[in-house]
Amino acid sequence: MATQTKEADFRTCPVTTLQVHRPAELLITANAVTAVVFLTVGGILALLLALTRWQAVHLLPADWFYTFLTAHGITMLVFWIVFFEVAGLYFGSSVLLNGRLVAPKVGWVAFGLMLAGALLAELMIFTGQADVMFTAYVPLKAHPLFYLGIILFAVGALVAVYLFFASVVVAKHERRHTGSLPLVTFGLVVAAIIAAFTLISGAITFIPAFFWSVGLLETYDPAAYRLLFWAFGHSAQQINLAAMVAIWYALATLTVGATPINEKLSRMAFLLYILFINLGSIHHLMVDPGLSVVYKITNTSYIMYLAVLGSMIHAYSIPAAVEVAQRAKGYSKGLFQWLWRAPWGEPGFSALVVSMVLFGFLGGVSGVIQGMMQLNMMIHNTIRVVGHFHATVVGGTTVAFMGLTYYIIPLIMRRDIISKGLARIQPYVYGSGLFLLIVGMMLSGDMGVPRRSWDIYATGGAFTTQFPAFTDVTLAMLGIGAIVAVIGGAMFVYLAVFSLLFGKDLRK
Ligand code: HEM
Ligand SMILES: [Cu+2]
Repeated sequence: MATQTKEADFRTCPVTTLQVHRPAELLITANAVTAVVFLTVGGILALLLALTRWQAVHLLPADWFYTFLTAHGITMLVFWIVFFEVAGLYFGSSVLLNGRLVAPKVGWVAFGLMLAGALLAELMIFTGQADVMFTAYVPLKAHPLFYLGIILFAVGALVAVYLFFASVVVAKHERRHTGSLPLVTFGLVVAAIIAAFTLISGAITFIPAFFWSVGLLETYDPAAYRLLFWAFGHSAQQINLAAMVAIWYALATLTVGATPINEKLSRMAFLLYILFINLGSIHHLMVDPGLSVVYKITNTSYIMYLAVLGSMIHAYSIPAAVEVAQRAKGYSKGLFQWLWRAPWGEPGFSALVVSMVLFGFLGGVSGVIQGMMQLNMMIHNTIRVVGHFHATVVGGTTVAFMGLTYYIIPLIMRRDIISKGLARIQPYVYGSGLFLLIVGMMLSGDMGVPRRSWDIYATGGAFTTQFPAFTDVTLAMLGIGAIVAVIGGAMFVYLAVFSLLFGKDLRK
C-alpha cells in the first residue's frame, strides 16, 4: 500500500482507548446516516403496505400497492441493510483493529456508486417503471435503468468489501494489533467473504437481465433466472446473518463485558457459515419444476442442518458468555440472578436480547420448519414466508443494527444520545410491535392468505377463507403490530438523527 499510517490522522477514543482513524470515521458516519435515511423511507412504506394488507382497512389502490411493495423490499433489504453493513465493515477493519482504512478515496468512490445506483433504482420504482418487486422475476420486465441501478450499487458494495479486506491485511502488516483478529472482526471477515460470492452472483443475475431489458438478449429463461437470483438472494441473507452475529458478540462485550467462553468454537461456528452457505438455498426453488426431488430434499432436509449448527452454537455461546460475565460481577445468587440483574435499561443490551429472541424463536425455528419439502408445499407464497423473514431480517438483523447504533453515535460520531429515557424503551416498543406483526403474518399465512397480494378476496387461488373470522383477527394483529413497530422505528430514527444533530458534543 502506498502511504504509511500517519499518526496525525488518528485520535484516541477516551472510553475504549482505541485509535480512531479520522477518514474512516467520516466514511462510517456517511454510510450509517444514509442507511438510516433509507430505513425511514422503508418504514413509511411499511406502514402503508401493512394498512393495505389489513383487509378491514385496505388503504392503498392496487397499483400503488405494488409500486410501494417493490420500493419497501428493495429500500429495506438492500439499501438500509447494505449501507449499514458497509459502515460496520469499516468500523471492524479500522477502529476495532486500531488501524486505518487504507484508501479512504476508494471508500468515497464506493459510496458514490452505491448512492447513485440506489437513487436510480428508486427513481425507476417511484415513477412506476419497475413494478417488479425486489426479486424482479423474469419475465416481469423493468426499465433498463432499474437493472443498471442495482448493478451500480452492487459494484460499489464490492469495492467497499475490497477496501475492507485491504484494510484488515494492512493492519496486520503494520502491526496495529497483535495476535489473531478480534472475534467481531473475524465474523465480519466471514460476512465479507460471503458478500464477495453474493455480489458476483448478483452480477451474473442482473447483467443479463439488463441486456434482456434493452432488447439485446431475446429471452431469459425464468427458471435459470430464479436459480441465479437465489444464489445471490439466499447468500445475501447469510451476510446479514454473519454480520448480525458479529454484532451480537460486540453488544455482549460492550454492555456487560462478556467474552466468549470458548472463542475457538465461536470462530468455528462462523466458518460453518462459509462452508455451508449454499446449503438450504434450494428452499427458494421447492416448487420449481426443473430440479429433481432428490436434489431438493438432500439440499434442504439434510445438509442444510450443517449451517443451522453454526447458529445453534452462537445461540448457546452468547447467553453463556453473558451469564459468566454477570456472575463474575457478583450476580451469582441462585440460577437466574445474573439474568434479572442484567442491564435491561441499556438499549444496547435490550436490543441484543430482542434480536436474539425474535431471530431465534420466530425466525430460525420457522425457517427450519418451512424450509422442508412437505411443509414448503403448503406455505409457499403465503404471507407466512413474509412473517419468517421479518423475524430474521427485521427482528434479528435490523434490531441488532439499531443496538450497535447506540454505541456508534457516542463512540464514532461523538454525540451523546439525546433522550436516554426514550432510548431505554425503544427496543421494547419496536420488538413488541414486530412480535405482533410477525405472528399475525404467520398465522394469516397458515390460513392461506397469499403474500404480495393487494386483495385477499380478489386473487382467489390459495386463499379459501376457511376461517374468515380467525383471519380477520390475524390480519388485524398484522396491522396493529405494524403501527406499534413503526412507532418504535420512528423513535429510533428520531434518536439517531437528533442525537447526531443536537446531542451534547463529546469532543469538548
Ligand atoms: C416496522 C417495520 C416493518 C413492517 C410493518 C413491514 C411490513 C411489511 C408488509 C406489510 C409487507 C408486504 C407483505 C406482502 O404483501 O407480501 C412487507 C414486505 C417486505 N418487507 Fe417489510 N416491514 C417492516 C420492515 C422491514 C425491514 C426492516 C425489512 C428488511 C430489512 C423488510 C423487508 C421486506 C421485504 C423483503 C418484503 C417483501 C417484498 C416483496 O414481496 O417483494 N421489511 N413488509
Ligand atoms: Cu434462503
